[in-house]
Order: sequence, then structure tokens, then C-alpha cells
Amino acid sequence: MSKTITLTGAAGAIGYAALFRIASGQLLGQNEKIKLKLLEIEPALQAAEGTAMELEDSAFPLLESIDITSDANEAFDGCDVGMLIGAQPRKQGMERADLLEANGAIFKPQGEAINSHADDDVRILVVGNPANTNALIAMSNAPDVPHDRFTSMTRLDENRAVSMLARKLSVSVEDVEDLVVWGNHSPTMFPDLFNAKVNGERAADQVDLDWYENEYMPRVGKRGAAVIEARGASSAASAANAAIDHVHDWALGAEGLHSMAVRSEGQYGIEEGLISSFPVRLHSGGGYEVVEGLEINDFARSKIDITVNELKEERDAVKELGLIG
Ligand code: NAX
Repeated sequence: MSKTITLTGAAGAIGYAALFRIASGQLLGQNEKIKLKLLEIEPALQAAEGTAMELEDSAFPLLESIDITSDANEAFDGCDVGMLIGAQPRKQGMERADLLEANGAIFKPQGEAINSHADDDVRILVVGNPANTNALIAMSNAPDVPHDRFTSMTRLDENRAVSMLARKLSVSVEDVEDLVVWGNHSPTMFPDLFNAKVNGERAADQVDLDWYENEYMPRVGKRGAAVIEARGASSAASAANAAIDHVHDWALGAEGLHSMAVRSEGQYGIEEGLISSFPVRLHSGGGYEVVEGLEINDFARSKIDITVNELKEERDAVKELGLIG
């Protein structure tokens, strides 16, 4: 038996950083053979072929086959894991509505293709931005696939938040637990130190609240922009790493709480139907649940409301464009 992994945007920077790790077994473990299906737009097919040549040249024992196509129906045929990385970036002068419309033209047909062709156990991770709303568009156009199979990525935000907190407190990243990011994958996201623990004690009690609100939160939220400024290119290897963490833990389980953007069922007063980042627990046999009953104080509530309001605006915009029902 093997698993079919569909990766979109295969010729892009994140695709290049992810594919070799996926093929080496870091995504689904060393016992799972892998069939790769790479989806790209026509002009990038040749570059995807080049990546496929390098994958072949790596002689990965787990890698059974590589198919490259620009046809979403073919790419999602039999798909067990879909990593939707390819998206339309914001170009200069582009309004938000134009950006959402351009991405709707990608994620609507991909949702339809997943609905018609993916395997019954399909799991989807959307990385391409605006990731939460792109996942909402894909999910809304795949009515036969259970809603909880559509997720988008906030694990990079979580990893950034964990690492920055560990540095601040001069502890190891392993000493930080249950640090979850709420809301949208955008600078409005809320990294929650009230429910996080450092060496078993509440993280918020170990930092200055002024530092938390005025330094830490903006630095976590704007880390992507800081990376672009430093490297002259956006986060690629760290994004690929987070995408692998997300899918790996969803398939195989993980300790503690993690961040995943999933469809809200109304938990924590977050409007039902939005794809928002929540605290999730990942089960060892696969699957996840949103963890309920965490403390949300007034400060956290006000920050969660800001990021969720942004999700509502994006949802309303794509509804107006007819991209979701
Ligand atoms: P690149 O521009 O390097 O690659 C994107 C690739 O997607 C290109 O090869 C392009 O041809 C392809 N593509 C475009 N439309 C497609 C379609 N309809 N079907 C298949 N492929 C298509 O970008 P990269 O650095 O790889 O980033 C990819 C996406 O990840 C961007 O939208 C980026 O904003 C987003 N990110 C999301 C993050 C998250 O945490 N959720 C963090 C990292 C990253 O910024």
C-alpha cells in the first residue's frame, strides 16, 4: 500500500524545500510508500520536471512514482494528502478583492477536483495565501468531503512564536508547550501565552505584559515580512518545515496542543463556518479535535475578535464574488 500526495505549486520555493523531505519519509513516516502528484501551471511544468529529475536522482526508497500535470482532476485523482501550496501572490497595486478573486480561480476548481477525484480519507492542507480563505473556498466547493478534512496552515506562526518565546526566556524550545496561535494567518493572528506553558508554568506569568503586547505579538505577526527583508525572498524552508509538521502530526499524532486553522463549529464564540486557527489535539492514530474549555480572558478575547473579524471580511468578500455559497 502507498499514499498519494498531491502537491500544488511544485516548482515554487516551498515546493522545492518540501518535496525532498516528503519523499524521504519525514511526512508520513518510514513505513509508508509515496506516490507524488505534482500540480503546476503550464509555464512552470518544465521547472517541475527538473525537480522531479532531482527527486529521482535522490533514489528515495519510499518514493514509488512522480506524476506531473497542469490538470487538477488528474492531480487529485486518488489523493490521500493534498498540500495546496501554489497560489496567486499579491502584485503591486492589487486590491484585496482582486487578490481573493484570483485565488478563487485557483481554489474553486481545486475544491471541485478534490470532491470528484480524491480518496475517501483525503486530508487537505492549504498553505497558499490568503490561506484560511483559500481553504474556505476549496471546502465550500467540495460538498461531499467532510468539512474537517480541510485545514490551513498556522503552524509556521506557532513555530515562530515558540522559538521567539524560548529565546526571550533562555529556555529550549522543548520547554515551551501548548503555545497556540488563534485566527487568521496574517499579522492579526493572536499567539496565546495565557494557555501556553514554559517548564510547566503559565507562560504569560513569565513575561512582561507590555513586552507581550507591544513587542512579541507584532514580531511574531510580522516575521514573514522580516524574513523577506533579510533574505530578499519569502520564508520557504521554514514554511515547508511547518507544512510537514502539520501533516505529520495530523496523520501520526503529537504531544500537547498545536495550531491548525479548521472550520469553526462555533467554539469560543467564533462564527460557525469560518476557517480559523484553533487549539487542536492530534491523536496518535490520526485525526484531531478542537480543544474546548481553555481560559480566554478579556485581553485574549479582544485580540481574537480582531483576527476573526478579518476572517469574516474575507469570507464576505469571497461570498460577494460568488466563490462560496
Ligand atoms: P512561489 O512563487 O515560489 O511558488 C508558487 C508556485 O505556485 C509557482 O511555481 C506557481 O507556478 C505555482 N502556481 C500558481 N498557480 C497555481 C495553480 N493554479 N496550480 C498549481 N500551481 C500553481 O511561492 P512560495 O514561496 O512557494 O509560496 C507559496 C505560497 O505559500 C504563497 O501563496 C505564500 O504566500 C504562501 N505562504 C504561506 C505561509 C503560511 O504560513 N500559510 C507561509 C509561507 C508562504 O508565505
